[in-house]
Amino acid sequence: MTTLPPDHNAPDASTPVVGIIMGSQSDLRVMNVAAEVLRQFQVPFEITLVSPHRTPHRLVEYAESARKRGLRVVIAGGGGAAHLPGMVAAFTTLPVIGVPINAATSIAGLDSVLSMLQMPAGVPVATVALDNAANAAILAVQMLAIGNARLADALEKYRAALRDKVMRTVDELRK
Ligand code: RP5
Repeated sequence: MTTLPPDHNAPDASTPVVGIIMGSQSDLRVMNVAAEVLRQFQVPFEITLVSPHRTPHRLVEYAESARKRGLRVVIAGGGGAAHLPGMVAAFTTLPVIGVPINAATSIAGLDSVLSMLQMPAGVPVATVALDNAANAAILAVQMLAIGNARLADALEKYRAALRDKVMRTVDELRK
């Protein structure tokens, strides 16, 4: 019979376990939502800019040191030619969650969605919906909750709150 692994990634200290990165300061408005969600779940995170085109060496350094520094998941946001998540995924085996950002390009974010979705076999980026940094954070929490009972419980409560919200409206519509 197999046993559950120990709670090895319990975010009990202040060491960040999630890295939130983005290509530009213009992405902050969207990516700050991921930070808010992680704060709600009391998951320690770091948030910074890493531009694949303007600071390419910083990208390599960030991705190559991520696991050693204690990160367990990376959330990477970018707009336009959004190479950040894919290139970070190339330099680390940590799971990378991509947030395509509608950077007000003429093709309304489709460019960034495709940049993240169309990864070659073997180097995946888990891509969420356009501008949906909240879902990226929830997915990161779900990954961490695999080995963390407190987070698993918090996710159950979060889902219950979502259900309750729907059911309140269902009840109101019945009236
Ligand atoms: C990408 O280019 C960034 O992620 C951003 O979404 C987009 C536009 O960047 P800025 O020109 O606004 O700095 O690299």
